[in-house]
Amino acid sequence: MLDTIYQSIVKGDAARVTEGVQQALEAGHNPGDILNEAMIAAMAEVGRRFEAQEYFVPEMLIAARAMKAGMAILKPHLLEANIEPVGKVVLGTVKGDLHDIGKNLVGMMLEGVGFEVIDLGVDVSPEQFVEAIREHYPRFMGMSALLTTTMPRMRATIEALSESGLRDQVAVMVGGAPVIQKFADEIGADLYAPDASAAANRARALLEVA
Ligand code: B1M
Repeated sequence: MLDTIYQSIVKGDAARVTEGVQQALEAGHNPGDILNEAMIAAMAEVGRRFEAQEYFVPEMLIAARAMKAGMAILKPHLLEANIEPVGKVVLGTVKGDLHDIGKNLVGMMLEGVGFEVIDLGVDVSPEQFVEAIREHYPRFMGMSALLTTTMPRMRATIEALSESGLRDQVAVMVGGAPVIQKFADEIGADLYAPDASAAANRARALLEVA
């Protein structure tokens, strides 16, 4: 069953992904296993095929749509019900970057541990982040980047926060496939997480020691 979901994402068959996720849930599969073993694994294979020039942007795009269709079914099962918000998070993919699957997963996991997530979407400029911090006063700001060319926007956004006098009011978390701890330290981020579940756990842990 998990293999059907995996294959259907790789082929970009959204209808079969939806059906497969539904059936896997009904059969009692753990939502985390469906996500990690079938869905995220399939996106990694899509990336491998793109690198090998077996896939091009259109194939990547339809695979991403199929992944999103499956995530829509899975989302309620990943979230715990009836959690009181523990704080706000402003989240977005940085300027110039349109990848949002990982960012959306991070958002879901943060909701799962009790945060209210204000999702600014993709292609978010430093100014838009600053504006959202002014408007919402969140405990955290999360930035996602999937391209090596857009990673520098994270530094630019942190600089914009400092220039606007808001840096001390918000903890900054960064992540995305090319981002590593060393980079997070270099740009002065407070938190780095390699995946969505670590992002949620680390944000929650920082809140508890604060
Ligand atoms: Co693009 N793409 N893409 N792409 N794409 C990558 C990222 C790439 C690695 C593919 C490759 O070459 N193997 C490559 C980047 C190379 C590089 O920079 N070194 C690439 C490229 C080159 C491009 C274009 C430039 C292609 C082109 O046009 N020639 C173009 C750029 C467009 C733009 O952004 N301006 C492009 C376009 C696209 C699509 C639009 C077609 C589509 C995105 C659709 C969408 O997101 N709505 C797409 C896709 C799907 C991918 C791959 C195949 C899959 C990304 C994904 O969703 N992964 C990707 C290859 C890959 O990653 N292996 C690729 C699954 C997701 C769950 O993982 O996003 O890593 P990820 O998120 C993880 C962690 O990183 C972490 O948690 C998540 C869940 O565990 N995380 C955080 C993410 N954000 C976090 C934030 C945090 C903490 C953790 O704190 C706030």
